[in-house]
Amino acid sequence: MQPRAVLEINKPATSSSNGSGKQDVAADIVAAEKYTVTGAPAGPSKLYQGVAWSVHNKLVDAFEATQAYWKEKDPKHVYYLSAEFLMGRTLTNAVHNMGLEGEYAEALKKLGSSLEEVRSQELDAALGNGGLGRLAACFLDSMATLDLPGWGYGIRYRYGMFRQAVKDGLQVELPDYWLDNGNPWEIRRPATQFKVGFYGSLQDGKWVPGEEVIAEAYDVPIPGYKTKTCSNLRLWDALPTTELDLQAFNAGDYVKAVEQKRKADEITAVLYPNDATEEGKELRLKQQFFFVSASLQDTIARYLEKHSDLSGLPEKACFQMNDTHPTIAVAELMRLLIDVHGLSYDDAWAITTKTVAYTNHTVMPEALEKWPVRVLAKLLPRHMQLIEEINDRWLASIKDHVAGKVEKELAAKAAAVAEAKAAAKAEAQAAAKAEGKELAEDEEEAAEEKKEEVDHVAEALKAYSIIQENQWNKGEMLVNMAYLAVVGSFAVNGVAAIHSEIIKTDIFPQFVELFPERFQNKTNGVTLRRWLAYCNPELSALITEALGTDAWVKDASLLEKLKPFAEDASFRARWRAIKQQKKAALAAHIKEVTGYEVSTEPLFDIQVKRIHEYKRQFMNAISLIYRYKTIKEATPEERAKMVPRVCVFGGKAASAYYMAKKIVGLVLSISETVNNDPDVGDLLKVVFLPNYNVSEAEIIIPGAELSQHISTAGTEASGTSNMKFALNGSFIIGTMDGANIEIGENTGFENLFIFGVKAEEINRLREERKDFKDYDPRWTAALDMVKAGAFGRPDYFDDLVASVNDMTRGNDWFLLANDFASYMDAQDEVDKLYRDQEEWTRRSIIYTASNGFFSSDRTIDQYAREIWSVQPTPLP
Ligand code: Z57
Repeated sequence: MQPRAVLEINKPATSSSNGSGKQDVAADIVAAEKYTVTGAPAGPSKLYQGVAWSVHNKLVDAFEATQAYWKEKDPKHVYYLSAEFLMGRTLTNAVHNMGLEGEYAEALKKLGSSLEEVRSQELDAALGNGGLGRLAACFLDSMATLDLPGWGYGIRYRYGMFRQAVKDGLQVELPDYWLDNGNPWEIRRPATQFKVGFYGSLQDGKWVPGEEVIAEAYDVPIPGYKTKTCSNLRLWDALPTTELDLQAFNAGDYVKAVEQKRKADEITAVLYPNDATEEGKELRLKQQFFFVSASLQDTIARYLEKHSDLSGLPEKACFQMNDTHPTIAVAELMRLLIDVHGLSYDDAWAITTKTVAYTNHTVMPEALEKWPVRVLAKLLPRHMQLIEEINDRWLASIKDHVAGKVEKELAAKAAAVAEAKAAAKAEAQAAAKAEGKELAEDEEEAAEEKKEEVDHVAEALKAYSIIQENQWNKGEMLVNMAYLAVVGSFAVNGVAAIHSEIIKTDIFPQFVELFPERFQNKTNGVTLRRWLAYCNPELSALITEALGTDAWVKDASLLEKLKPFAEDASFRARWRAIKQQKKAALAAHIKEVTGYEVSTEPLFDIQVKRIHEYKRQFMNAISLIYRYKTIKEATPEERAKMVPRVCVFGGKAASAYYMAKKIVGLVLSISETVNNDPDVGDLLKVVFLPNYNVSEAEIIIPGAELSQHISTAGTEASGTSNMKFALNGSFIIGTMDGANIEIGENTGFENLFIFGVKAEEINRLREERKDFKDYDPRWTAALDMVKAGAFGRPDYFDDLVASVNDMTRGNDWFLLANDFASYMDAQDEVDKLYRDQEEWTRRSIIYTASNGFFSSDRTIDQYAREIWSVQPTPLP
């Protein structure tokens, strides 16, 4: 394990940029190095710190100007509530967004360095798992760029996403010490503190918490691109209400005396490392409530500085809940309005349901949060009581509708009704007889009617209930957080067109039936600043030259104008040369971190994303085993015709995800076998790049020629790396899933390698798979190699192989066997097209030209207009 390199960081030095006139950036950097980064030995790390602290000061200036202006103007704000913000590095992004690259390039040259050299010293801020967290970060960039008043709100985890390393051919997890050298990108706000309570009981209807912590704010300035606007990401840290319990201290119990401090520390200690799977831990719920409560209290406090009456809150604030993680906001806003600010239930509900909106990011059942009533009632007794009341009122409000629906259904099932009636009548008669009397005719009828009403309506109402019985553990009641979010929100959206349809038909149909207008789609997007302009400056320069302007960085629709250049052979040659350059950079990186030397001639084929069975990295791996086998068996003539490939995998497996860890193990084993097999040479290299994160992605994506987005149809809500790859001129091989579909519509499906079954077929195929025998011979051959130990450790891979190949065990839930043949055929098409480099390049240009739609500026503009009603408010 690498030792922790700790620098001593003091308070930031004052900037020489204060005041007007020409600034001496080099002097700023030197002063920051001397007075802020004291103690550290001179070198690139210290220089980075100096540069960062000098940029920090400029950010603070911009931040204060923007926030003061917004405070004065008092426009409506959006508050993006998210348990995750996957920010990555800040230096280059901040320098470029603020238009300081010229000054800093010059200053660093004077100091014998460069921005490229110092930027690599920065540690990623990895306060997120994957897509959902990175989306939040892209959204902040776009909100600031579009001058939209709004903040992000989240948690200042002291340990972000774990660092992934490889040991003995397997993934190991190491802590992420991202704050060790201080954090130049945040401003601590000791004056902004709120109390957050947990546990305790209700006394005379009032909540008396059993435990309290203080939430303290840290602000992370978010500079927009080519605008003065500098927005805010406010992250909360937890402090004990009293550092030491003096009574316990005096009584000699030192450990108990610091108990409070330990409990507070625990709340913000670490990000849960699960992407799209839920871990029902009480501490996780504590984290969620902690940041939600602090954020709502903070917003209300600022609102009340300007307004006396909370009834106007919906005109000034909108809370966008990023997945169900912040959904306790519905109950907490109700509690604050009723218990703290004295509003009636009805008034509070009217405000809440005009202020809160919800984004769903998954349909995977294991990711949909359901908290046991027992856990909620213990940690948040008042909130559980409010959720019960919300649910009771909700069910009462729809009872007539449901009864009507039931009546209709029953009418259609007349025979069944008659039977039920007869049974009810018999029952009533028996009861009457037991009491020694006959049933009057009208009494008989009433009994029949009542039985019918009560049973069927109550049964039907269960589907609408926020509180439901656990189907796997009868008797345990659960709060369905997605249902709470839907009932409490004025807008609910999915993240790609297909996903927004699936949530309507499969996840929330009973709610759609009641308020169809609440459901929307907002197809995801990515910021073109980080994901094209800054990570691929060479390609960006060529685009700017061709279009005669760099306006495309802010207006992505202009990329369309690149299309004619695809027909120009000399432009194609330059495009291809840049792709080669980015491939060479990636090859150098592969050599540096894995030791493998790869040629830059082969097709660079990449799959980077969290490891999950539904994303089917295993299917990719099986296909590579077959490719390896084919190479081994080929004649020299056949080998000469093959298209060589460098196949790269990257991604973290959640630390407790058994199958995902085995998939990483298999890829590493294949890599070891294939790359060291002298028969193979440059025809195939398989690389697992450890610790895939934002900064790795910035190197990998520009070097890709083919990227894989091969989830089982209907499982990947959107995907966002597919957009980044497409914008960098990489082809997509993928399924009709998530945003792949819209990328296909924009790029032209003839330019994608689409394979596999469609979402509509999945349910049927899952039924049929019990008898699945139609294995492709390539599939069988490849899996037989794994079983025979061609990649070592056959026992270790047993369960993995069984999960897709043994219908008595894993059942191949994600239908790898079904899609394998068409996947292999699509891969053959890839090889065929790659042999025609002119055509390949032509289409690569078409990819970049066609996908401006996937700029997060477009996404955020839609959120602002169609959900938030927030107006651009640029500084004059
Ligand atoms: C996460 O990264 C996503 C969904 C979740 O429910 C959780 Br928890 C984490 C991802 C989806 O899997 C992607 O398909 C999607 O592109 C991304 O969220 C952003 O919407």
